[in-house]
Amino acid sequence: MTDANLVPIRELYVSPDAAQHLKSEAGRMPSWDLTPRQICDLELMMNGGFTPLRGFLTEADYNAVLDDMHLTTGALWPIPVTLDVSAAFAEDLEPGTDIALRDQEGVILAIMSVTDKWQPEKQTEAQKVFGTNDPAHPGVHYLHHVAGPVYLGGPVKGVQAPTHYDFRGRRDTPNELRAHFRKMGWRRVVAFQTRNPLHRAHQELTFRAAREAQANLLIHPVVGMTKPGDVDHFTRVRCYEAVLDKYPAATTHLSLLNLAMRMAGPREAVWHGIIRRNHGLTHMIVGRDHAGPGKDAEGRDFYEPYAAQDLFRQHQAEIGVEMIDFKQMVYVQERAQYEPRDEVAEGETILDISGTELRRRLREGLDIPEWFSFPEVVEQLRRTSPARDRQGFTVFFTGLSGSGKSTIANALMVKLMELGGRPVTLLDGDVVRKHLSSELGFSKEHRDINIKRIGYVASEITKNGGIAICAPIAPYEATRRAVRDMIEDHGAFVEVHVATSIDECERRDRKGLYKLAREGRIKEFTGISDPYEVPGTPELRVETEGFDVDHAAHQVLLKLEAMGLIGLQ
Ligand code: PPS
Repeated sequence: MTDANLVPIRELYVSPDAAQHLKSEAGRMPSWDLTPRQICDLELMMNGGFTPLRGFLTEADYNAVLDDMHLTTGALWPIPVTLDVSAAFAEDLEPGTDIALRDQEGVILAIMSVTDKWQPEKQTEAQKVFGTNDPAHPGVHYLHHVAGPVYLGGPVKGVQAPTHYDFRGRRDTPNELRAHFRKMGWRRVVAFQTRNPLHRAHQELTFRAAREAQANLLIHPVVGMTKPGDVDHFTRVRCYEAVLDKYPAATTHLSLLNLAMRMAGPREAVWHGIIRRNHGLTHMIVGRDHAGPGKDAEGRDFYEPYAAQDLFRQHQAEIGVEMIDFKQMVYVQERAQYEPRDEVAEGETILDISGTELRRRLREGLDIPEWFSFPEVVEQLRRTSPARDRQGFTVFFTGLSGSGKSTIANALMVKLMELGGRPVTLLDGDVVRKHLSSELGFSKEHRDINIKRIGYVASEITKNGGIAICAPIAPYEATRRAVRDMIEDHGAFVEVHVATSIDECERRDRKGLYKLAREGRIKEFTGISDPYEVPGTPELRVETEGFDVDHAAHQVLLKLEAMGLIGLQ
């Protein structure tokens, strides 16, 4: 380890007195409420994790980073860390102004002296940083659809670090880690960067890396922002903690890194190296497809599997951290152990479980073998992803007024309560309009608001393991789609079209509304003077003409069983 890694790194925080003064000044400054990603960036900037950055990139630095991965000072820096803001906020802001940067509760974290304001060419940025403009790339998607249109650059004065209420004892600033290594006498330390739970392959890889580098090991998972769809960091940290005792205690440390990843593959690997150097590491593991964003629209990897290793190797001296490169580790059945893929002999059997396959097994409650993971890790994952028949879900009935939605929904609710196991909530059209949407009418705009409210409540119920049964008319396909998207993040969405014809509904006219609608005394009445878009591909379509309610509710139950959501015996 060089001496540079032993000494404290420079932070951007001002003294407590100066912070107090800045806070009182801040009342007169324009204020920007930071996005979750900007909070991550700012934290690492302020605590020295992003050294040599001393603020958000200026336009000249931004261009230099895009063009050749260096700042104008000549220092290596591969990722544009910029403060993206809305056009409205940027409009009246002149360079030379100080702005207060606040967290989402309004707490002032830093003061930024804005020196630059510009509108980036996002197509160019995506191409240079990510090598693509394909929206299937999460970094590209964020740039085009989440990030604001105007960038601000300028130095930052740190007032206070963002507050974390979770896993406080496991979070270390670069200086805290450096102090820990100093105290422990660790002169060579290899970092393992990860955004996934630790399975056996990872443990083998980290053991080998530490041996190869003759170094201690830092498990350094990212808990800021990772790839959408990843296992949440709460579950992951419980997984890491569950296997920590499989590592020799005196040689390994676990520390959480509040980084917002960009999934930029090769450039990101270089960035990870710089961040690890700042945290006092001497080595870093770079494996196959490091910080890879998954597949593109055609199902191909965005980057060559070892492109990240190649770029890291080229810049290793400037990064100041030595790479421990690894081929993909695979389980060789005959040897009953993990080996790098290129060391597997011909004729030997490789066993592997992909991320998609693992998720399927968790979802369906299937076996996850011990050669793949540790029982403790599997237990944690199962707690977060219970088998389908223990997850929450939503049954969403849609159909004309008087089609029989509410009646079937009520019957279904009772049958599900009879089965037991999960709480059941019925969000009937009329009931919702009374309790949630009493101020709304029946214009397209109001119907959409109504349905989205129902969708939000159903998604919360689903997330928390309950069954939500919704029974609104929900006449618009796009709105039903939006509700589906909201819910499918948390559990299954089962759309049931109650396909009673308008003639039959009008013949029944149970509430006398069709008559009033025909007479023009109720306006915008669905099916009479307002549209109903018939669902194209619902999970189930039930006919009610000539069938009783029991039959319809039973059909839904059978569908739920076929989808693995309930067990009927
Ligand atoms: S929507 O379109 O999904 O927001 O409608 P919803 O919340 O399900 O409300 C439908 C119930 O409101 C009564 N009602 C009307 N329906 C349709 N169009 C108009 N203009 C209208 N005015 C009042 C009607 O009783 C619906 O109840 P259901 O249970 O569907 O018969």
